[in-house]
Amino acid sequence: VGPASLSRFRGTLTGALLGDCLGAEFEGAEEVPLDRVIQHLGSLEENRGDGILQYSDDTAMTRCVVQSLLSRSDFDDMDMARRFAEEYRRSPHRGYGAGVIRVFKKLLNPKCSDVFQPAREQFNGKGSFGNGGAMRAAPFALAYPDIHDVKKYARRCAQLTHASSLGYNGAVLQALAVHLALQGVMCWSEFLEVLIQEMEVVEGEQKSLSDARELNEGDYPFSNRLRKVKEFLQRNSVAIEEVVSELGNGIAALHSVPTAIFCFLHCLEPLPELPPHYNGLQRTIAYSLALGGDTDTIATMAAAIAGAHYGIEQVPDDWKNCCEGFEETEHWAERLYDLYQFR
Ligand code: 8NA
Ligand code: MG
Ligand code: MG
Repeated sequence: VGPASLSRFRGTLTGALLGDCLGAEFEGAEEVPLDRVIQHLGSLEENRGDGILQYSDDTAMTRCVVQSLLSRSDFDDMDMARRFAEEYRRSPHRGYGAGVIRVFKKLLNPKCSDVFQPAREQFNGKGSFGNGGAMRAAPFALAYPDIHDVKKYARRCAQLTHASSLGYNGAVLQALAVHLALQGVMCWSEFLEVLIQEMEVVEGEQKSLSDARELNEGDYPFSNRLRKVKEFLQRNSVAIEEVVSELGNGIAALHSVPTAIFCFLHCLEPLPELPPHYNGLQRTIAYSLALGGDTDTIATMAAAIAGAHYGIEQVPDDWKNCCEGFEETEHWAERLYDLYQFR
């Protein structure tokens, strides 16, 4: 697969959909034995498909991002906010975070004139640090070839619901990871080096420093977790328990975006505990689910990166056909590809 090829665009959006739909089974489970994951994924191969696995908030919001970017051919904060709120009104039971619902309700009020204000009011003015901004960030890497635009718009879109820098910086990191994977070539150490360099600049901003201190995190929390990812990858083996305790598997962006990046990088090579016939994308999804916790969101982020790296060829048809809305996803990937070429 060539750099930024159509196959990679299709892989990104379909990978994201798969991670969410297949991960929903285990969301919130503290421990997920690997044989249960393999059994769950194996059952898809016996299925008739027809989109039986429903997508959750992760995909519902990603679809809004894609549709807004396609209809406006650019980032439009008012349009984006309206789509999020309308989508929530149409289908409120997609497993949204408990806090973000308040944002949607305020956005639905016709008197709301500043679409960033409801997010700023969350959690006593501190803003949300949840991973809800990051889970929908992949499309920015598909709509903008320029890395500055990828960062800028992933961040602004996240700020519609997540005003804490520990929330929106997670979205910047996720969009950057997809952007790099989409270009191809890099080895894992170079991939991580670029992410660390970029995040050090992002996290050096005043608000990033003050938010991190207020939450009793050290300075540069995302950059530091990426260093931990690097340390894990340099080892011969690392136990799932250690990944969970050091990187996290929770609903905070800080406890899930670096984890998703680790899942992708760790699964670049075959793992003895996974079926040998699994390709890289299948390994990434299976491994993400085995971490437990916020499985759908970690898997959607990891598989979006993996899909950008490996392309659509690694998406098994019988896995894809089980996921709600897979046909539209493919169609939108093609339209984003056209938009990207045009810029
Ligand atoms: P969010 O903005 O509501 O944040 C998620 C949660 O994080 C909040 O409900 C709080 O508990 C906590 N939180 C965030 N910021 C703060 C803060 N500043 N101070 C104290 N607590 C805070 O929602 P989101 O869009 O970020 O969603 C994150 C995850 O929650 C997603 O994975 C999503 O799938 C969802 N979720 C769903 C279920 C479910 O049952 N389906 C379970 C867990 C999480
Ligand atoms: Mg979800
Ligand atoms: Mg989730």
